[in-house]
Amino acid sequence: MRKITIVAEPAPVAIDLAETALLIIDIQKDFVHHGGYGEFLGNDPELLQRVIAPTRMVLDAARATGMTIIHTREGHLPDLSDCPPTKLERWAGGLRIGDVGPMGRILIRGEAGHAIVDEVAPLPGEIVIDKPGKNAFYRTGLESHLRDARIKNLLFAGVTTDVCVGSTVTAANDHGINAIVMADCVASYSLTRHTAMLDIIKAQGGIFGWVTDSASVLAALE
Ligand code: C5J
Repeated sequence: MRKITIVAEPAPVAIDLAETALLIIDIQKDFVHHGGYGEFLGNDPELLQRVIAPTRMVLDAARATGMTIIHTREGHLPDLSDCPPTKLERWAGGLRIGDVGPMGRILIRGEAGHAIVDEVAPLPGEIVIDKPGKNAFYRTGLESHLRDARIKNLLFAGVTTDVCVGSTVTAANDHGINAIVMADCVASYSLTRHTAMLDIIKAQGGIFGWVTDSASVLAALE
């Protein structure tokens, strides 16, 4: 058991590292590199790349403490049987999920674009959750992994703040899990939506959780 206190908004948060996991959401080539899902949705993937360096620093520090590390990947089976129709129907035009792009079939498990970027790639023994939805609790084993490891707190990094991070933070809250989001380790294709999501999380006394940053987490871990 090792307790730390992290400077955060709306208030400092005290956690036991034995009950805490680092959850890294979807830092996949499909979202942060050119020629992937994010770009074909009409976004600039470079806007997300700033999360990689601070996430790597927190990941290294978390590994050194022996903390539980969980990575998620958004993606689908090759026959798209697990793809909610809403994801296929709402599309601006051009290439869509399952079509062949420069990094293989878009958002399909096993394709080059589906991989987590090398800088924060999982090590053997770390948990990797493949998820068909945005919320990482939806049709995955995340809840049972957290229960088995007696995890009460999730330290969030990943992309995008307003979609898969945000929906997983709100779901975590309903599962009785404390969500602590590192603002510089999460990013959106829109700064307005990024800021809005962080504001929503920490508003009303931390209605969905806490917002901190990598420096505060690293300082608390030292
Ligand atoms: C999106 C995600 N933005 N990982 N996925 O579609 O946030």
